[in-house]
Amino acid sequence: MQAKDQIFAAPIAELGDFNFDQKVADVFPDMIKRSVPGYSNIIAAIGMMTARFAQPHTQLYDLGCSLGAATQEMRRHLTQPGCTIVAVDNSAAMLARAASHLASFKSDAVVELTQADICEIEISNASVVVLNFTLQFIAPDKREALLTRIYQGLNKGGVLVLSEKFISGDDTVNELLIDLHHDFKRANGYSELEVSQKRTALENVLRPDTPEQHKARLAHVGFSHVDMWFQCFNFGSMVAIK
Ligand code: GEK
Repeated sequence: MQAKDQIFAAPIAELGDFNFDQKVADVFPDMIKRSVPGYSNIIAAIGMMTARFAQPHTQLYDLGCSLGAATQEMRRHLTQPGCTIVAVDNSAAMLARAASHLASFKSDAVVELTQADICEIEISNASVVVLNFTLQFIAPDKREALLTRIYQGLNKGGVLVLSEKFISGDDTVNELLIDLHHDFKRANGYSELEVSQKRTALENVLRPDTPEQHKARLAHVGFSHVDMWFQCFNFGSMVAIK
């Protein structure tokens, strides 16, 4: 059975910034499913995109892979020969769990698990790059450089799947989407205290952009085909094709 996320269930006197430590890794599958609307649909679609966009003898990247949910789905749908899936995270606790999670499935696809900062790694000969709820944790002034390296590392016809929490440029709609997200969390069993403590812990760590900012940045780094393919409240996923 999956361990239940109760990290913010009791009052915490001094709420530090949220970080991806052992405590979070232990409850991560439960946390992300109960907190991110559309998460399972997006993971499934990453598999479908992999089936369409993977090119033979290329690399596929899962950047900020956590426990490897997207990696596993990519691996399941990969039919092209000679590919390697490079799964990267800078949290040792996440990677240790990703290794045992991925080992529990049978597959011939090669997966390289790498502990590194995704802003530092080399990206080359790529056909599929996944940033599934990871760019939002990268410092805003480093986002464009990372996307530039992704664009440069992608082969022609390659795809970037970029899933993020968004803000709306319209204040009224923004408030509505945030409220709907909190309703979604309550419906999934989180208490008022859990919702509000998590919100505070994430404030300095997760800095969302508007969909328009994302689209403009993706176009600016060179992508010629960019659009949102999924949105539920203030969470969604974009596709950018080189
Ligand atoms: C999924 N994609 O299940 N370098 C490497 N990893 C990082 C960095 C960085 N600079 N910053 C944050 N991370 C996953 C979910 S979670 C999303 C991704 C969430 C890692 C961090 O350690 C964490 O594992 C992941 O990015 C973000 O499809 O928790 O909302």
